Amino acid sequence: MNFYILTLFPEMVRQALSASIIGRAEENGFLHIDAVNIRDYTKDKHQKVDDYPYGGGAGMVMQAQPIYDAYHALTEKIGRRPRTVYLTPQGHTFTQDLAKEMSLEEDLIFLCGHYEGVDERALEEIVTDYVSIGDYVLTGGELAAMVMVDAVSRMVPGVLTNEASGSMESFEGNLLEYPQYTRPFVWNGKEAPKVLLSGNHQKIEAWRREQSILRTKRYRPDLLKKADLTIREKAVYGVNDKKGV
Ligand code: 6GU
Repeated sequence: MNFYILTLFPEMVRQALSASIIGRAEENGFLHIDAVNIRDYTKDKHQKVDDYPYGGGAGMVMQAQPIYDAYHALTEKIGRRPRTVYLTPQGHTFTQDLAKEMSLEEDLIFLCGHYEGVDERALEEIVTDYVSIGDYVLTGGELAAMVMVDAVSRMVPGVLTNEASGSMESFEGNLLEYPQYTRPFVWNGKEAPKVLLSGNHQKIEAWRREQSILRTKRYRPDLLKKADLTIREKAVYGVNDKKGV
């Protein structure tokens, strides 16, 4: 899968995405990540990419021309116009479901805004998806783009070495993940749960399932209402199915 990130800070993006699992996946050819510097496309003699907002107000606005030209050069190279995400607190909230859906794309373009925003006309020409990563405001779209590239990448086959771990975890079926333990058996006076050393896989699975449900009930009751629980589990853990009641 190919990620193209249009940004004024390509080094920030390259640096962060060259480490760890994502870096290894790129070396192994499962991903390709290309950070494009919007400033390379300015036609201003002082390399300027922003200007004062029409109508006044604080801050600067990124101009349409360098963004559009960077996008145009990129899509000419790719040979098509892929899904293009603008990172903005005004967008739809990013979720695991959207990460999964986007991992099916061959190419994805991200546009990172800075300053007070981007000239609306550039957005109208190129953006297909407006996405926010949560209800708080960042100084620019780069960190949000990196969050999305990470979350989408790990759903791409081959990126995670343990194939199972892409789906058997938090948010699958709207349940949080169960707690994990490793050696030593006693640490700081606390034992690991004995069932995990029992060798009885059915019992271990049942214990993990229960832990997932209890954690979700405690920390994310909003999720538990949407969780895939059996009728029996709903009765045992007191989950009310009826919407809005
Ligand atoms: Cl996608 N961009 C910015 N600038 N701030 C955000 C965000 C995105 N998501 C949450 N806050």
